[in-house]
Amino acid sequence: MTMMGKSKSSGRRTDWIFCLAAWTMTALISFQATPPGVAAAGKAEVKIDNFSFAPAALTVKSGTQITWTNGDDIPHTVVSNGPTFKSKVLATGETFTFTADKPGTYSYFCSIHPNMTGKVVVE
Ligand SMILES: [Cu+2]
Repeated sequence: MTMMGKSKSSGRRTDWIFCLAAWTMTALISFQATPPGVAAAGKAEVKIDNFSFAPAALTVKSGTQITWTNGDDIPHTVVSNGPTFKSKVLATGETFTFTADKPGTYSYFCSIHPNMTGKVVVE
């Protein structure tokens, strides 16, 4: 029975491991290079700080998962003008997530502080 050149395979194995290591490094670097708050890979973030939504106007692609995070010491809500989405009262550090499936413009506000407004445009 032949051994299918098994004793000569060490060079190929080294190549394979090098490829895997290079791929892993590339994946790690590209993951860390994504700055926070920038819509990438189907996710977007809105921070609630100092009685305002940031960014106040957000444009995303359909299917994007949007997460609001309350960075204030005061509770806030995220409520659309219409039935599209409505969060519970968010305490400090709590989040609300909405997946924007349908294209359109969605204005929203904080039901506790109605002068706090924002807008999501789904393309
Ligand atoms: Cu509020």
